[in-house]
Amino acid sequence: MKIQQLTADISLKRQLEGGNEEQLRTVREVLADVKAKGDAAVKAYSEKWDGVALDALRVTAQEIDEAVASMDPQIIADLTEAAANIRYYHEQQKRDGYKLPLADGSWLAQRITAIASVGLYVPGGSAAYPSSVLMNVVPAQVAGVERIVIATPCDKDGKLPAAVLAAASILGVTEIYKMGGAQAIAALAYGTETIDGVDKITGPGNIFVALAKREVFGEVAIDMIAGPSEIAVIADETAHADEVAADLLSQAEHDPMACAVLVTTSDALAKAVSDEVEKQLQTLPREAIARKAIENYGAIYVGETMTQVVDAINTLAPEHLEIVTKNPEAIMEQVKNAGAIFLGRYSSEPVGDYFAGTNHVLPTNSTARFASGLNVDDFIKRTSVVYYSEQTWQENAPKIARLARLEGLEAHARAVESRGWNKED
Ligand code: HSO
Ligand code: ZN
Repeated sequence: MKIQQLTADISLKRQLEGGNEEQLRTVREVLADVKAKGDAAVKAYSEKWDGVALDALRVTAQEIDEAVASMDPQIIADLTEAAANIRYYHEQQKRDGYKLPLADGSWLAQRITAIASVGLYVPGGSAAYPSSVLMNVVPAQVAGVERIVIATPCDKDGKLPAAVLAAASILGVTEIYKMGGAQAIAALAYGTETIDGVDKITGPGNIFVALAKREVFGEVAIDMIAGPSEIAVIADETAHADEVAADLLSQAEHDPMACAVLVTTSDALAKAVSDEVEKQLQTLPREAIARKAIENYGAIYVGETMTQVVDAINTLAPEHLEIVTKNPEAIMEQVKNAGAIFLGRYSSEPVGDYFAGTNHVLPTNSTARFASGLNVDDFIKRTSVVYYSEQTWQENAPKIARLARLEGLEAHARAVESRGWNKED
């Protein structure tokens, strides 16, 4: 890994491009087609791109049962425990509405209601992560979402990964459709003859899925557009080079465009981590992907002071930040931008990817400057409520009418004043 001195002119901000014109044209065509032709279009695209001709899109109860039965019971137990940890953490994010009394029996309120239906997209291939099923579904359930649907592409034999079906089944999600790509996003957004459209679509996907989500946004809600994984590590001379290297590679193996950065105050650690990364790469099953990520977006920076190190991290605003130093909590206080923070030697990033209970759907591409990880709030709506009594109305109607006329909106003014027109009722 390249080692560089951290200087004032280096900005770690990420700016990945998202799709080109031709891909967008394809996506728009697919969306229009599914909107017009429903199931038939979804099936036609599955045949064209995934090489599978499906009779039915919906996964049967039998398929789900068989998938669960095929899994190692220990894995089912691990997934179940992980789901419980995620639920425990997210339960704290539930919020109540409130009612604010005003004078004369009037009041204002905020009501919290769950989004009625949510569709989770689970990518296919080696990115079909059962852990991501847990991370998306549990907060939706905690929020009280009534209908949770999963869309995920099947293989050429019409099969889905057993682990994904098992994770869904553990959570009681049984409405699962075999469909992927932009056609799946279209079906979830617009609905088809056999699939009712949903109100919000979450979950990661390739560039076609990301573009499709952007296109249907407005008609339905979407979560963030997640980019390739990122890990940044702040470490001092107390960190163990082999552990830091292993953690950097944990995210590098996700994607050739993943980002793995160490920012340290120790020259010796920088050198040792660089050597370790090379050594560990050689024995990784996903060496090719991880090596590309390290070549593309892997870097080690050496700063003079911790303040300089933390400033650089705040600019990068990484999806994941590990702080492996003498007193990590004190350094965390200076960190303003990071999707998730992992403190100390034993909080290796995959602890959060799978098990601790925090969410692993996190802002990437430096968007942690303004965005948060997936949470219960993503699945609720807040509705304001106004109740004015006659007395409160009477006292305030002239003020409201004046403000309306200030904007040239006579009908607004008259609406408020109209309550005074029939005094006898
Ligand atoms: N680290 C990924 C999530 C994940 N890791 C799923 C393993 N499985 C998000 O950046
Ligand atoms: Zn990961």
